[in-house]
Formats: sequence, C-alpha cells, structure tokens
Amino acid sequence: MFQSLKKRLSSFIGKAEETAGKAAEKKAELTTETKIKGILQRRIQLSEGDLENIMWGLQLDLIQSDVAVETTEFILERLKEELRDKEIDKDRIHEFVRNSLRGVLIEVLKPERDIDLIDFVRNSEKPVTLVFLGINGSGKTTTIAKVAHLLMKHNLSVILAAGDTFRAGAIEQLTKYGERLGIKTITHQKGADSAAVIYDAIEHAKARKIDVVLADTAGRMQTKVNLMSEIKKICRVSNADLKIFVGDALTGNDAVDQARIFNRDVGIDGIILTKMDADVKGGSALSITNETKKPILFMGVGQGLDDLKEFDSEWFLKKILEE
Ligand SMILES: Nc1nc2c(ncn2[C@@H]2O[C@H](COP(=O)(O)OP(=O)(O)OP(=O)(O)O)[C@@H](O)[C@H]2O)c(=O)[nH]1
Ligand SMILES: [Mg+2]
Repeated sequence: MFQSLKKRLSSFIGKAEETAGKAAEKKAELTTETKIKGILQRRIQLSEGDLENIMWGLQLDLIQSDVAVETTEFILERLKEELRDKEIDKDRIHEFVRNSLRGVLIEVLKPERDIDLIDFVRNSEKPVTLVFLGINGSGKTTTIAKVAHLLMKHNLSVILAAGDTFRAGAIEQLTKYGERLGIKTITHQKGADSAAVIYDAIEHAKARKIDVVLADTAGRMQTKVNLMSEIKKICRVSNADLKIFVGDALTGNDAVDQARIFNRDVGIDGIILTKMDADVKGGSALSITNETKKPILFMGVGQGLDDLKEFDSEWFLKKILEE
C-alpha cells in the first residue's frame, strides 16, 4: 500500500539530509575558527536557497503520487516554515526533517470534527439514517454491506434501503447482500423515486424499532445535474443523520474532486475510501480531508464483508513515513 508516496517522501528526507550536510561543510569551510580547530560545526541551518532546491523535487513527487495541488502547496509552505533557519543538529538531520514532515502531515489529515461511527449511532436518536453518496463504481453498495456487517457485530439492528433505482441490477445487488446478512432490504421497482424508497425504509425502521437505515443511492443519472438534484432531494427527504461520501482511492485526484463537489452541493459529513488494498499511491487518502475538512471514517481494503478498516492517521503516517 502507498509505496509511491512512501518512496518519494523517503527520497525527500534523504535529499534534505544531503543538502543540509553540504550546507554544514560549506559553513565549516567559511569559519576559520573551525578550520583551525579542525572540527565541523555541530549545528547547521537550511537557507532559503537550500529549501527551494529540495522542495522543488518534493512538489513534483507529491503531485505524481496524486496528492491534490492545494494540499501539495500547503505541505510545502508549512514545511518551509518548519525548516527555514532552524538550528539543526548535524547528526540528527534525518530525524529532524522526518519529524517536521510528520507534524505537517498530521495537520493535513486533521478533520474539523472526528466521528466514531459506532459511538455516533449509539448516541443518536433512532433510527439513524446514513446515506451513501458517490459516483458509479466507487464502491457504495459493497461498502453499505460492510458497514451493515460492522454495525451488526456491535449488536445494532440494520435495514437497507435500495435507493439506487436507476442502474439495472442495483436493487438485486443490494437485496442479495441483505439476504446474506439476514436483514431486510426495502425496495421499490426500478425507476421509482429514490427518496420515497428511503423514506419508506425509515418508516419501517421506526415501526420495527430498527437502529440504523443504510441508504444506497445511484452513482449515475442521465446527467450530472440530475444526479446532484436527486441526491439533494434524497438528503432533504430522509433528513440524513450522516451523509457519507464513498470514493475510489484508485482514482486519486478524481476522488478528491468528487468529494469536493459533493461537499459543496450537498454537504458531506464523512468519507469512506475504497480499494485502498490496491492503492500504491496514497495521494487521495492524504489530501481528501485537507480538501474537504471531513474525516475519513473507514477504508475499504477488499471485496469481503470484513474488509473495512477504521482509518487511523497514525497508522497511515507510519505506513508512508516509516515502514
Ligand atoms: N479491491 C476492492 N474492491 C472493492 C472495494 N470496494 C468495492 N470494490 C469493488 O468495486 C466494484 C464496484 O463496487 P460497488 O459497490 O458495486 O460500487 P457502487 O458505487 O455501488 O457502483 P454503482 O452501483 O454502479 O454506482 C465491485 O466489483 C466491488 O467488489 C475495496 O475496498 N477493495
Ligand atoms: Mg451501487
């Protein structure tokens, strides 16, 4: 996972170390006192010129790892602030640069509000309605089944709403998952009003005292405008407790752009990034929160029902900086 980002960050740290080493040598040459004493100065600084030199490569590397442009710029600016004119112990340059980078990336991954889904559901008035949004193929339906499975493992009762009434086979796909999980799926016929299906499911949940309604939605309609107005209507009618954007990590910057658009048009509360098991870049995971300020709740790491992992920024940073 994320090999590309890891390799590039590691080469950046190496380059910073090398540049700082050269700066130290230069400084030592200039200082007659150290020349006489024959020792190198212990503490060095990276000048603006040194920084420009090492940041240029980092900028390209991040963009090539699918980190969004704005996030890349933010990382560079903050890193420069952290490194510029700081007194660095000559023998600890590597550690210093890596810690600075780590600090900046923690900021990048920080949402405006963290959500623990299980706690959220437990503490909310029932039924809790979670609506899953995202473009076609991003993994919404599969993710709904995984989330249902997770909630059930925490002794919460779940019902599914087949809100994708547009794509052929979508209702059957969700119903099959419902059967596999042993839970009910509320369906209307293909082409029916999606908001009405979800409304029905909520009524059903109220009557049967079911804790959570997981609502599927279409990822494609005749036009993008249609899709957004449909999604807006669904969110309004269902009065969703959480609107969860599902993005395909493999699409990199596209997933980030989609999240930004969904957030702007309907307002999202959290993000699930799927197909992380196959993601060698890691750029969308790094930038999506910075671009939307919303938390990544989970990552999809395979096609099975158990292949859903809570996203932990410490774990992610370890993967891209250390392992
Ligand atoms: N490897 C991997 N595959 C996944 C993951 N999540 C979903 N998939 C696969 O991605 C494909 C699309 O998943 P769906 O859940 O049908 O996507 P969707 O967003 O509902 O698509 P539409 O209904 O067309 O809008 C399926 O083949 C899934 O098995 C994941 O985390 N890892
Ligand atoms: Mg689907």
